[in-house]
Amino acid sequence: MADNMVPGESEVVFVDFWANLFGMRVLIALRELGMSFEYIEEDLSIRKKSDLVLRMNPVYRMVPILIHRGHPICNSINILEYIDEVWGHRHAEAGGTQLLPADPLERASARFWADFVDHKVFNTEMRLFKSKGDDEKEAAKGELIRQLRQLEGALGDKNFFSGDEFGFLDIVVIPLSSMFRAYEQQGTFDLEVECPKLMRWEKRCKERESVRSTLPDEEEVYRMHKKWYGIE
Ligand SMILES: N[C@@H](CCC(=O)N[C@@H](CS)C(=O)NCC(=O)O)C(=O)O
Repeated sequence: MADNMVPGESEVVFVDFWANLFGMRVLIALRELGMSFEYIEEDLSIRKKSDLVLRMNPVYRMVPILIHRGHPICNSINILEYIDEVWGHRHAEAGGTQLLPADPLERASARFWADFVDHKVFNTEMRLFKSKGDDEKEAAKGELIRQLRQLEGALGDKNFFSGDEFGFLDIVVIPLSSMFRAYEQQGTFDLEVECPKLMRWEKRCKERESVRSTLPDEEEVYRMHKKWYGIE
């Protein structure tokens, strides 16, 4: 940010909370595209929203929020698509790739699995963390493993979800890996045994600077989520 600028008034501003898996998607995308941006931390641990969040996302009052030239874009998937539409071409022209696949069918499939993560996997994660008693926990754990295997099926034998290039769906899914060790501890299972291909994909993604520099310490994320879910 230039010296004469007011915080939040840079051309691209990103508002988020450090342990927010949804926000990590946006950070990875911005870093993949080599974008410069101003980061503003919204402390979700104190249950009072900043004026900036109330102004920029009055409907949901949630982060992440990307602010481009003063205009807010909300919801992580929507933000990834915006980033791709506005800056993805430049990246592609410079020898990189667009985040979303070029082929409409592949694009539709990537969006389908992104929706699956947001509406199925995250719900099951919550069920696992909030489960009371062995029966509930076993049911949630079984469901989570099934869903992760379905995701693994979408990956198939490819290096990344859309082939050889790291892209949109990888960015959507990889922040979940911050919780993989937490899933294992919470459900007492081994993901290496249950979803070996997904674990190899996780390692491949983590070789990327954009991912490595974004994902916070897993134990810290787990601690924060336990607080959120009100467990232990
Ligand atoms: N669907 C949204 C979900 C964002 C979301 O759930 N953000 C949470 C943090 S995990 C939040 O801001 N919560 C604040 C609150 O609910 O008060 C997205 O993909 O961006």
